[in-house]
Amino acid sequence: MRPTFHHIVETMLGDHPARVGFLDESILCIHVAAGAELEEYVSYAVIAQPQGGAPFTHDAVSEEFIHEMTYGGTKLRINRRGAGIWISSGESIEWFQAPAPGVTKVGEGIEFRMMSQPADRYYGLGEAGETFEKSGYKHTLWNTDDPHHHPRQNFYAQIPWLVRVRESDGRCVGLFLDNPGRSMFDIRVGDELRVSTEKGDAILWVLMADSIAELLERWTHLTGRMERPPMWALGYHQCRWSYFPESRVRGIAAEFRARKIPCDALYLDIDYMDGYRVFTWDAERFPNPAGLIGDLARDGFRTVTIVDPGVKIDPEYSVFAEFSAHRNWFCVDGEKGTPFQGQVWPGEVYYPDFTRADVRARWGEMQAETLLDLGVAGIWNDMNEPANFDPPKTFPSHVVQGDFGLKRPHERIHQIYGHTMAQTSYEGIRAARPDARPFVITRSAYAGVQRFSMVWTGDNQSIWSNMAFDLALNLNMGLSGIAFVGCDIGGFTCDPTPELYARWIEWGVFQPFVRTHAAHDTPNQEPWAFGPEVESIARTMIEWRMRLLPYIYTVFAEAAATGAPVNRALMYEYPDDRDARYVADQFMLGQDMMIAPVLTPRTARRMVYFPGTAWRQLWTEAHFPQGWHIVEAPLGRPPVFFRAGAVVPMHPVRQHTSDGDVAEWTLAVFAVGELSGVLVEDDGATQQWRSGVEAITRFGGVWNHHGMVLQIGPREGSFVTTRKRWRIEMHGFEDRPHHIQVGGKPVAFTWENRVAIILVEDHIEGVEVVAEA
Ligand code: MIG
Repeated sequence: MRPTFHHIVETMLGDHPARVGFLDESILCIHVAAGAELEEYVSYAVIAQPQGGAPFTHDAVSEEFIHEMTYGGTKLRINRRGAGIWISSGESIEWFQAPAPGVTKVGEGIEFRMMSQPADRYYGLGEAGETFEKSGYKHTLWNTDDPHHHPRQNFYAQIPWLVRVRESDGRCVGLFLDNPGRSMFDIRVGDELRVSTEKGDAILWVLMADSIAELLERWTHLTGRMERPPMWALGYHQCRWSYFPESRVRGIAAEFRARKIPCDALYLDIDYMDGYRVFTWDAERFPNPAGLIGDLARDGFRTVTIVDPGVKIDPEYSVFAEFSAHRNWFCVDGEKGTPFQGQVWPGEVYYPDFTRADVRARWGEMQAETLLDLGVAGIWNDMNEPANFDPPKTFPSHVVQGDFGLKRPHERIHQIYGHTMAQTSYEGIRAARPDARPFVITRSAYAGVQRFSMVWTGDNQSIWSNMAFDLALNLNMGLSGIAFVGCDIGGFTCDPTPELYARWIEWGVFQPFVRTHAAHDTPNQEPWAFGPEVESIARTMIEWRMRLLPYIYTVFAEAAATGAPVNRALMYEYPDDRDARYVADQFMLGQDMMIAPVLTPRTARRMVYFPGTAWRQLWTEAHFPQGWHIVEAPLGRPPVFFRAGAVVPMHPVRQHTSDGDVAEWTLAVFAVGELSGVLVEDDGATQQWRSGVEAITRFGGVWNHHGMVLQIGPREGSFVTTRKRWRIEMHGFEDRPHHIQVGGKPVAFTWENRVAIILVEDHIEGVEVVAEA
């Protein structure tokens, strides 16, 4: 869209035409021309519209500051001749200081140079960079499909969004360079940050916030949030390149059920297609896809099919024929004026131009006719960097796309190919199933992709270092506005050792997205492929995933409402904690769970940092006070903790998320402190929650040396839950409590393994539980 603003001021920054726009008091945009005029600004990321309004002033104050603008409490000053920019609020808050020359032309692009403090910390950038915290490096953003990539190279989904956390006061500035070409973020020196485009105008959004949580709320206000996903998307998924023919797929499904390992989704990779022709089926391998998908669905498995962009050049093939009949439905080779030809799995292909609404609409219909109408539940977009086996491994610069009538060379819009493809898949599902919740998985992405799709981290390797790296990627994706992320469990290329697979699934089940996937030339990688010991670990961990789904779903609902990550870096939840700021080998799932994976071989214990408060260990009931502690972590017993004071809703284990109604739910309460928790429920499948068909239950109370008082609040919203009673587990009494009352009346309870347990009827009005120590 074309972003709009409350106020726009046209000016010059040095020799460069520039424009400043205010979206609100905390979000503004500085657009600087690389050429003689400002380019037209069309954004694939920004969706926010200006709302409300605050007083605006604009003065030429002095010779030095040619402009001083205030919008509400925010002040922006520009020194024209020297091209300096300052943004501040109040007397003392300096958000952005770019003393002259703050803006300069570098090559064919524009560079911003801002002051920074050596201790400032940087996060975000999507999948860019080896380290969790980003300072010390120059990051060049250019999405690529390089099968031999390493962490310092370009990845599939790099987001030109950088978070700066200021050391002195914890205030945060987010910088979004809305440039779908190549972007650079240079943080090599401590006192300066440089942000630049390789070519063309620089459009820099500056977002200001008092905390990282507030900043992400603003960032996802600007670029959108994910929607509540379907519940099945949060279960365990099994994938391989490729399960075929049909009998093998049925065999895998049968194994899951026979072995009682929960599973919600199976994936069909490229070999389901006829010669890799998108929107076709291989008639020998899959003679009756609707029959197969229907049988799988009856057994609780959703089917997800891969959809690649390249359309095989084959006049006999209807998708190709139809697209060819429309002018510019394929991306155009600007030199020849004909569709651009690349090479991917089907051989020679043309690539659809997903920036065009007519292409998106027709592609979406084809997706419905050949996949969704047969029962396919989700769409998996791959190869959308876009990948090309021919040099330069993507589109050459002379490829052009419709792009709202803008004809810019490919290198200027490279980053949005995957984004617009994910948009196409999403819109296609919305159109075909208006009341359903789309599930799209994409490899490439641009800022704002969370509106359409989750993002998986692509072809990782079955090696220990890649496992640790994936964890940090997840955290920075979360800090980039993309909450729904995950890596291929066990690693994609190479074969994991049994120990590596076990360690991977030990934390992998706490990711937002939980899928095992492996490449075509690797051994089997199902949870049972590594022998009985690893199978049992995998089952136990996937069972924990299933048990925790009410809690996890609530975290997703929060993420959908506020833009908070699902997997959170410790620094997100504990921004004032000095020890937490660089931790990237531990993470939080929501605010009540923390996971400290074992990321090295033959490791029986590890150092864990416990931020803020005390934490209780999942397996042992051991209690760790705030600080650094060594935690025993034998294989099969990963360090997983619940926050003291957390009230965590859980479910019994089911083999898949639609496996019958559940009458008895568990509420786990963890000593000590103020108690808090929340449960968001809805049908987990449709859009009806938007009109109030949801149920929200809040938990509160306190646990101290007298005992525990737990309030289960009244249920808000009109969703009718299947729950009949709560099994309340109280974790943390030293000894058997003296007595327990529910609604003022004494009740019987059990005392097992130092956990006190009662059963309480579920009341819509809520209830109070008192346990005396
Ligand atoms: O060039 O479809 O990242 O998950 O299995 C490889 C085959 C193409 C790359 C994806 C991977 C998928 C594979 N694809």
